[in-house]
Amino acid sequence: MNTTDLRHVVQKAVETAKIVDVHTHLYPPCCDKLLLRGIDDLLTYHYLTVETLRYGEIGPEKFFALPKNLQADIIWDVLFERRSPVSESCRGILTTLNSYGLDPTSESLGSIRTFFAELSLDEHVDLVLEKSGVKSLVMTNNPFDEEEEPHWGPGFIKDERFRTALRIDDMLNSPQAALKKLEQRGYNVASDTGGLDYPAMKKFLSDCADRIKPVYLAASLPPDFDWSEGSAGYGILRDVVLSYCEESGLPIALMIGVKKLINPVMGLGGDGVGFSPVEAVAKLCLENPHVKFLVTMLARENQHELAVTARKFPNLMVFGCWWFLNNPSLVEEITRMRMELLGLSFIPQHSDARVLDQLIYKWKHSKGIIADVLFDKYEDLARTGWQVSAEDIARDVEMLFSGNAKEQIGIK
Ligand code: RAT
Ligand code: ZN
Repeated sequence: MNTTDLRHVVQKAVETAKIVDVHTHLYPPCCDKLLLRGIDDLLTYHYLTVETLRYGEIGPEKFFALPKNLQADIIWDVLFERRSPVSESCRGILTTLNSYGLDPTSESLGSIRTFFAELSLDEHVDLVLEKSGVKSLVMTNNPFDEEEEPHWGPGFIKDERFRTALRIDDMLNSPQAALKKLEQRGYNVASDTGGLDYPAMKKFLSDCADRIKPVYLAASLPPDFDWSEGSAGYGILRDVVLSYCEESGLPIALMIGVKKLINPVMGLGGDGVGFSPVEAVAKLCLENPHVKFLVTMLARENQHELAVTARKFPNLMVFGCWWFLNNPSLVEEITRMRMELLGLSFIPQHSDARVLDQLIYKWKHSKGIIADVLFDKYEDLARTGWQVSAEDIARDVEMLFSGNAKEQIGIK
């Protein structure tokens, strides 16, 4: 294959690849209003609210007190009408609108709103999944979320495009409050000796799992999570969560490096990032060889050590360029480095979409970069005399966008 053909074949294979998106914040259509969608939800995504508030034209308290459509008007005005929308989150809006055939330079926000208002929920879901190439996606399902948990039941897991993940941050990061909630739900988690009753806590996990059939358990951890033997969070992680994972065969996904609410007034946009100890991940993988770990880290400075660690542990699957790393320059750097160290044994990206339509831009942008990196790697191979066929390329691309994920989380 000559260089032009190679580029074309790689681009086509990536463009048409079906995706298994291993981490999102979306919900199945049966949850109705919980599933965010359309232009006002796109504009008020927390990535964009903080960018707007940086310009200081309105204070956070006043801004967040406004109804969503007025917040969206302000964001549109500040970021798109009075400045060029050069940030990644802004570009994402434009890519998304463009894919619907909407031209925001000639159309008003009003007519864009009308376009979305005319889509039924089911039509909207089908359209986005088709446009983005997402075949199935994994949600974030928190048993302590009072809005979401009442939806749990057979209807919640009927649509196989929407897979569940049992999110247990509260049990690890604020064990006291979580334990209180478990007691209220009838789990006697305080043992007679004054310690914790781990079997009762495991029973809670297994009851949750029976209700939603998760493909993995998951937690986001701060950079200063206390990994020492005596800490409550670590004890629960090891003796409840990992023990349950080993018994059930479910993987654990750890998302490490978020400093929660460094500016509380910013709400979901108020979190920061910090450097975390990768040796803690290595220790977990070493001590729990039968547990599958899916790990993503938030700090750019953690990426190399994490990839090196994954070389040593077949039970460690690195995934995604998470949150503040999901920017083209960083996705490119990280993907290139991972491919050089890990070959094709990683999951290059997840969307983290909170709004349905974001699947379109998050995947379009990431796919473009992953295709470029892959093309460069095949070109390097060609220089050694190793030729890849179109079938080889299709096989590799399938692994990166769905195969590795399916294998990890055990879905077809
Ligand atoms: O990307 C995000 O929207 C973050 O706010 C978080 O949800 C993060 O991805 C998480 O899952 O904790
Ligand atoms: Zn997330």
